[in-house]
Amino acid sequence: MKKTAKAHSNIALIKYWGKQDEGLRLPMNGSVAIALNEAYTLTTVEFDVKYPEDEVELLGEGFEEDEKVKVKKHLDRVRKLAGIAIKARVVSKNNFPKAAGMASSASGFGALSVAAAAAAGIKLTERELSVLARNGSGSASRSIPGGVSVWYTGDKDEESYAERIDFPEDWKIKILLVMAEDTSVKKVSTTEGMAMTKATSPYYAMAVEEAEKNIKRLKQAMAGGDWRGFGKVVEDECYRLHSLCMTTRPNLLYWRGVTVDVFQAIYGLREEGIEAFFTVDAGPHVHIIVKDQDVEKVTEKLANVGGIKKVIECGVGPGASLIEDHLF
Ligand code: 2P0
Repeated sequence: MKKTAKAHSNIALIKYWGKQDEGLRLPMNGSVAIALNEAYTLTTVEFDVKYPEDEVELLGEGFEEDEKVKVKKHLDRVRKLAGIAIKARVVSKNNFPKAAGMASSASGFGALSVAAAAAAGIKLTERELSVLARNGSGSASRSIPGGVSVWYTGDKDEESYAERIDFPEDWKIKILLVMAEDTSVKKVSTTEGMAMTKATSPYYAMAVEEAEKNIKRLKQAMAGGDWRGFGKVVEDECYRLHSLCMTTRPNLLYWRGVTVDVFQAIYGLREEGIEAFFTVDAGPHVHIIVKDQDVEKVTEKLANVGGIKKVIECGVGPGASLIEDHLF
């Protein structure tokens, strides 16, 4: 059977950076993310005896060899769940460049999990799909529920999954993806980078505790409709992740000059009364969290910052789902 799924990428507000179990991808701390409406992956999967081996293809940029291996391993997980041995063909497509700092592995493994499970004829709950996606790539667990979601740490495979949490709808959140001109591919993968940080940053244990405290602070701010408090936690988390990266040996510096210039522009806007906030993942690009009403003022300000390739405006994206249009 042939099935196609669509899953949106997500950006972390509370960051995942390190695993307690490498094999199962159980994280050291919980995390919270927002799904991005304008950044997604489409994936079609067909299990059929006509395929002597698994065939995997990423339209446009193509998969690297190690990425192909990861996709095939994920198919093995689905085959095990379904109790089948048939090989499959997988065709995938992103509507944004890989390694552009927009977490293509999150949307990629989200879409692959939903399409492969359905194509293998198994019915999984949203929680089970999130567990499955997590095994492919940690951040993918959060692309299953979409919206604003929390990924629970868990001590066992089935306990570590993501689900949606409520946030004030009247905030009308927009995420501006500020893409730096320099989008060169990262030399250290996030998987490797986080393992290096856990092993070498002298501040790691303290920072894991801080992440758990920040989840509580973020939830409190959301429950109380406290936008400024919410933004403060988001920026604290950005600095928490990057302090860890910078104190990793060898040091991991993801920022470029433009990254800091955008921070300064946001600080300037706040002095003018515009309540926008920033966060950065494992790359140079800045994600600005802003209310819909202030998007224009923020984009005007960014027009004066050099080194920006483009700004993509995103709304909060939905969860992963099956769609009708197949890629092959
Ligand atoms: C996050 N990142 O919470 C953090 C913040 C990047 C910076 O999750 O090893 O590609 O496949 O589980 O999911 C990127 O990590 O790592 C990530 P693996 P993943 O979004």
